[in-house]
Amino acid sequence: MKIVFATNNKHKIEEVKKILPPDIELLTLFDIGCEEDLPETGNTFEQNAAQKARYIHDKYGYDCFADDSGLEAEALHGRPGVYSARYAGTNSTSTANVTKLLSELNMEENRKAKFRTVIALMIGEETSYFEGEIKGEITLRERGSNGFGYDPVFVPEGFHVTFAEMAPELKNKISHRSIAVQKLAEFLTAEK
Ligand code: ITT
Repeated sequence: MKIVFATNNKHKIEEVKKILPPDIELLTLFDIGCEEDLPETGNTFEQNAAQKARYIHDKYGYDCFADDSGLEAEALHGRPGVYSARYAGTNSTSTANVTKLLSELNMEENRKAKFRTVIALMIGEETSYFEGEIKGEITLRERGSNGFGYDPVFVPEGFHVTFAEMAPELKNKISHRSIAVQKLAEFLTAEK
């Protein structure tokens, strides 16, 4: 079975490749010759994931899935949320986004946050959704160099290290994306 993962984020592709069963052939946007940015104008993870998947499905004719994900800080009423990738502005770097988050949480005692992912899968005209989340806390400063995005400031519940200090294999076992991708893998395996 061939399926496109509609993302421009190389870290996500690496994470997902390791979780999906080997008999599912994962194609990237590069593989199908798509070089443009995918539309992402919704207000929820569900809307954005579906928008990205539908774009590839309709324009390129492939079965495909996309995820939209982000970090929700309790003290910030769920921000940065859907704006996680561009929290410090359009085309902002992860470092700038993390710096903005830490400065907004400066002096804040409630450091609770969660990572959430929603995957939208389009097979034919049918869309299915798979969700994953992991709770944790935001650190006072960045720690570690693995992973991407907000990984250096997120300590998952039950651990003392940040996602960026963990072996990638461990992050990949417990992360929000891993939980959602495992549900996707079960669905695709049952479909075959
Ligand atoms: P695509 O839209 O092309 O998939 P993206 O990086 O823009 O790639 P999103 O729109 O889903 O992805 O935005 C997610 C942002 O949330 C991402 O850029 C990170 O800043 C953050 N994020 C999501 N998952 C993360 C993770 O596992 N670790 C750290 N940060 C994460």
